[in-house]
Amino acid sequence: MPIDSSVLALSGGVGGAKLCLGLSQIIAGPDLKVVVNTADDFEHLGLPICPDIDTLLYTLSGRNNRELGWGLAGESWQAMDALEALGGETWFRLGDRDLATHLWRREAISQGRGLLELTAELAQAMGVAAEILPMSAQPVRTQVHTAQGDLPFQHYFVKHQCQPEVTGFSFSGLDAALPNPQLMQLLQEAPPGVIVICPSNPFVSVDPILQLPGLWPALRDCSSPVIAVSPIVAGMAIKGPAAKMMAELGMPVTAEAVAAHYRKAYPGLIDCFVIDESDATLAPMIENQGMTTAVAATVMRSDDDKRALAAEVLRLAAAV
Ligand code: FO1
Repeated sequence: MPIDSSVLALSGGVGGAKLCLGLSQIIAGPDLKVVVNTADDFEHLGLPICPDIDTLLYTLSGRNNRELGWGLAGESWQAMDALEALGGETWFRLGDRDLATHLWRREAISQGRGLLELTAELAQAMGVAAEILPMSAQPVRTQVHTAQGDLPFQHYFVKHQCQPEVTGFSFSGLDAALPNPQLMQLLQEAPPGVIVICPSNPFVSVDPILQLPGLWPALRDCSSPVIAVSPIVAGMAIKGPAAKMMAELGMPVTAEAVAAHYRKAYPGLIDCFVIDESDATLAPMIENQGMTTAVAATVMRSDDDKRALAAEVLRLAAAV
């Protein structure tokens, strides 16, 4: 049953979208607002690709491809096959149905519409009641520094399959970007009941959002409790390269190290750090860092798991 509260979630793609789906089953319509990382975005084959925004839109509208973890369910690949026959670039696979989203976005941008406005239109067209807020209207792009040189994010992630050894990250365009103005207005005028940092990759999904000029101090200084969920469970990332990145950056691959990363980069921001039941023994160490810690079932396999974790996060927020 929807509860009378409002939630602001900060999310990357797959892991964040799972928790947002659970939240969307408890929090009514636009009372759930999701700030989405756009630093994975890039232009490919002349089309603007926004992977995390589309993962949120597809997941919250029930259209997502659960096997792949990205793109649309029931996808076909005829356009990619035809492109391959022409000798075109097919390392980044755009499904036939998914292509419609990118073509629609290309057309909207060429008519002068901005990312914030057109994302709201896409959400409405797909029947997504939650508000999907791209983190910024300005382009921010993750560069992955690797032993083989710098790579744009999708080249690192898809073309090179996350194989190059990571030495660091930078976010081009960050200094000139402004946080989504709707988000800043919300924080000033109507702070949400809780701010949730989803179990997304801390380095390439959450950091680009929090490092937008002025954003994390505004999140810290508003009255809302901030709850972060660890994406690292029992020394592994549920999905994606977060664990491999941590090891290559010389960090222990633990939820405790994620907590330490957030505490050092954003002191005083997080009011409660949620770790998985299998990591319960780490709780006293994280508490010793000065971060209130809660233990919950954070691995979201089924829709029931997603709803249960969402409910637990809301319960923790009420207790903070
Ligand atoms: N991920 C892949 O591993 N291979 C792909 O070919 C691929 C295509 C793709 C197309 C559209 C889209 O929105 C996402 C796509 N992804 C693909 C996922 C995406 O690159 C990553 O999951 C995110 O950027 C990481 O959050």
